Amino acid sequence: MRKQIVAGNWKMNNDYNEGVSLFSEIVNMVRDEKKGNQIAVICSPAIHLNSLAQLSSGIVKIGAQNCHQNENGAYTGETSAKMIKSTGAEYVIIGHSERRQYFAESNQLLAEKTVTALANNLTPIFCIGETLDERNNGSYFKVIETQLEEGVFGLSAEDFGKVVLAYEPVWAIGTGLTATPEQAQDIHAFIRSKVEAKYGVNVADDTTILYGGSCNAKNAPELFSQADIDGGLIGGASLKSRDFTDIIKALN
Ligand code: 3PY
Repeated sequence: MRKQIVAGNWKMNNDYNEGVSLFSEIVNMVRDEKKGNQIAVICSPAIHLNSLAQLSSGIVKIGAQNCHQNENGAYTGETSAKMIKSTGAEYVIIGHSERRQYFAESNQLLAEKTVTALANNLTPIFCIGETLDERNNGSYFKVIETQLEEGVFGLSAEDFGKVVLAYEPVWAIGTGLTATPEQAQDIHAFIRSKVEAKYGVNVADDTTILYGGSCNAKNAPELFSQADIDGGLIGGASLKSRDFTDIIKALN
């Protein structure tokens, strides 16, 4: 059955104490949410992972925001997938548009990170999406197709079945702009059609595709009511317990 997920991406926000206290609030506020296929994930900075994993309960799980492509070694400042897993985290964001933009992460590198995450039993939340230029010049379908082909379509069907996809229009991140539900649904349906062409209808039906891009408590209900939108990857609104839990409650 296709999972519905609301994943909060705290980015580089919240010191240790702030993170623990925000997380505790969120866990308390969704204590009674119990639908079998619904999951909330907090993707925190690495410093929080272990403590949050110990506080997590019910539908709330923990994820990291990035991992290194290699298993271990002399990579100062990096965090391996095995380290992340050992904290109790279960998810990892791969290829967020900010990593692609500020750290020049290519599809090829992200494909390696995905393989390493899966080898360590982490669920990758693999991000794809077009820039404003690519939307305006009409190349966005091709851009997204290439991100899928080079990033995750090298996986076996079994491994691909463990991946969560997140469509984030880069022009809607940190800008306050949001894709309309129709624009987002259009791309999500396109993504699912590409998954179907590659892996077949059963895998496509089971693939969770999140929308990310200034998703908030106000626009989430309409976005999540679209046929191919299975939840959200939430930036700023994940930093406030009320907003974030209202988004979780918008899952249908
Ligand atoms: C945002 O909305 O800020 C995001 O980063 C979504 O992925």
